[in-house]
Amino acid sequence: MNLMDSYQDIRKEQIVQNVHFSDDSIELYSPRKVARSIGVSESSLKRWCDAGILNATKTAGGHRRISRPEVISFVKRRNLKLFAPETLGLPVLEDVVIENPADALNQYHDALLVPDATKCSKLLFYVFMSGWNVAEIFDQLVSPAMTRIGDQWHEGQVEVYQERQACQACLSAIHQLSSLLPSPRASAPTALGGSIEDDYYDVPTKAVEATLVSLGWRATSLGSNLPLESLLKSAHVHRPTLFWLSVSHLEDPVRAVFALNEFASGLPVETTLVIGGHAIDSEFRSQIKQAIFCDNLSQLEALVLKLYPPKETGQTASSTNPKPVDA
Ligand code: B12
Repeated sequence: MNLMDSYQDIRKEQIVQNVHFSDDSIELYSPRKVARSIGVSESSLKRWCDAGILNATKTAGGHRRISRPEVISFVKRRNLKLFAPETLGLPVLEDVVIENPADALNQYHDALLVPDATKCSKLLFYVFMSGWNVAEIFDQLVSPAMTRIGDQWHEGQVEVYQERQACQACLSAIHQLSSLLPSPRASAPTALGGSIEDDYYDVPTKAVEATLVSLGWRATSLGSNLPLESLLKSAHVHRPTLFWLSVSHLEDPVRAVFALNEFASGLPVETTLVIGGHAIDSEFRSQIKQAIFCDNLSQLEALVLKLYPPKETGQTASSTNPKPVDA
């Protein structure tokens, strides 16, 4: 082997190792590539497309094309394995070894502190492909890891700058996780939300967005530190089925009770208000009318599935704002 060959081998290896989530979640893949990624024959794959088991679109020339989120959803639904994720621009997971959920938490926490955004994304990708749903990922991995970092900051073991970097790595990993989720259907119910004025927390509201998207909703987080008046205007412009508020910090709890009640009563009648976040305790909850409270995202998932069962969650073209069934 000459020097050039070995250089090219090293480059190839580097490219494979550096394969991160390429930004081509909306790119469509040929049956050949998808078949290679799952380790099945191209003819089986084409058969699944034609039987409607795997959603494919057709090009003007009649060739089948499949989106990356559709492949992932198919692999998860059928308990298959992604043998060659790099074929779809996804990271290779061979170097990820997770013994159990506690190990996943330790590794995610450590990667946040480095910070190693690529490792964070890979870990979320790994657990997602292992069968965790998005709400579980936030409740059992992201939130506890961030809580641990908060406690370490409180005890002086972690610097403020490390906490900030951890947030950035976490947001980047959530973004990558979201790119694995299928785009909502045109008729999907809509949700909007964010965090209120003086609350600078970005991660929880992004987590709510990703959870609702994973349930087939068209969900948009408007961001953090938003005046309630502005959030109310957005609700009247977009008239979402659900509006969420993530409350991690209350600057003035007494004023907030008044402001949140005013906000709740000012929402469009068809909009359900859901509030979560660790700054809301039971006493505070009891003073807010016309809102549903959740402790975590698994509760939100259960609530949404109960109020808006999948058949009604935008699966039909006519219902952009499904009526809730009785809770
Ligand atoms: C990161 C962080 C920050 C960052 C956030 C940066 C950013 N860009 O997002 C910044 C720098 C803003 C910050 C500032 C402060 N922080 Co801080 N922060 C944290 C930390 C470490 C992580 C929060 C996080 O992102 N968690 C990840 C999310 C996914 O998890 P989660 O919040 O637990 O959310 C879960 C549930 O609550 C629920 N949920 C949340 N929202 C919603 C919404 C809906 C609709 C639903 C259904 C569910 C839901 O689902 C989630 C998943 O399970 C926490 C630690 C902790 N215990 O939470 C401290 C923590 C909350 N901070 C704390 C403090 C003291 C502060 C400051 C007051 C410090 C200061 N003196 O300035 C300020 C206040 C800032 C403000 N005005 O907003 C304390 C609060 C103590 C207390 N009980 O009052 C904590 C607990 C740290 C600690 N151990 O002391 N902080």
